[in-house]
Amino acid sequence: MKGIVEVLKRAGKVGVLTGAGISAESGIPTFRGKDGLWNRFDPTELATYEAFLRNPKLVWKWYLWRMHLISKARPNPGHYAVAEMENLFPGFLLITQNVDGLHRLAGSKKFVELHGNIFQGKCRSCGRLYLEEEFSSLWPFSSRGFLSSITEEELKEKVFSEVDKGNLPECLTCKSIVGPGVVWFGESLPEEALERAFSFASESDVFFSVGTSALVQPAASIPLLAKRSGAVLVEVNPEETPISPYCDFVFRGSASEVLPQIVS
Ligand code: BJW
Ligand code: ZN
Repeated sequence: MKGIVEVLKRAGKVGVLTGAGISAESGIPTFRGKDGLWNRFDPTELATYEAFLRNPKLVWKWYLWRMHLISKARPNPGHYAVAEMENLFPGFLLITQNVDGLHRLAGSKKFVELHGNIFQGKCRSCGRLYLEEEFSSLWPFSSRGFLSSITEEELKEKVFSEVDKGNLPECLTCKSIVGPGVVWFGESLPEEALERAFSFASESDVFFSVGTSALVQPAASIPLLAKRSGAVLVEVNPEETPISPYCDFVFRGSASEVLPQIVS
């Protein structure tokens, strides 16, 4: 811990890449690993555009179930520590793969969401993006406030039955069914967010990889780009990942324990 604290005292630009692990202690399941979503659900049936075209009702019910879970979750000390980092360094960027919005709720302002946001809507036919507020007016079932006010039974009995009847969000521009505002497998990442992420990583003095399995591209290549460009690379993860061998500091612990110690 002492070593990284000394390095950070001299750091001008600090970048942080986060993944599902940072939200695990807020009660949001990760994707991989023993209790991961991809252990229980098939990503090719739920997280691709082809799956959505085949069965939009099934895909929407799965996303509404996750949105309901996320709507009830609160940021944990890991999210708050990342938000605090923004005030500690002259240059800072948080690059998150998470779609849950918990970094913003914790107070982070300088961030990019590489895989989108689960409370937004995206029409894949015409490309129109609906920000959270606009999307919840278009389709009130997607509203964070509404979802957080109902139980799982109510979600299944009232909301899923409406979805089964065909109550799905219709694009105001092209009348296609709008999907969740996330990035599915095979889809491009938001260009501006990705460019900011690559550019900041290549100029960072210190770069953190927190709570990500570092298996999904192109996000997984960002810490390695930072390292190649001269950054000190730090990993916070209870498990080893493919980038572990390239890290200068490795903390094998949970983000909510390790990060508050680093910023204190
Ligand atoms: C803790 C903790 C605690 C636990 N504290 N830590 C072959 C080779 C290379 C690439 C490809 C390939 N075949 C296909 C591809 C491309 C593909 C890809 O990378 N696939 C690999 C899986 C093989 N990538 C894409 O398709 C991307 N697009 C793209 O490449 O476009 C160009 C293109 C276009 C056309 C054709 C081909 C390419 C898009 C990727 C989109 C990913 N989408 C998802 C779903 C988002 C929507 C939703 O939420 O439903 O994003 S998948 C899922 O994985 C989600 C995550 O953001 C992403 C990363 O997962 P993450 O965050 O790392 O979570 P986990 O669960 O994997 O890991 C959690 C970690 O936390 C673990 O390490 C734990 O140990 C740790 N942990 N508790 C700290 N308390
Ligand atoms: Zn449209």
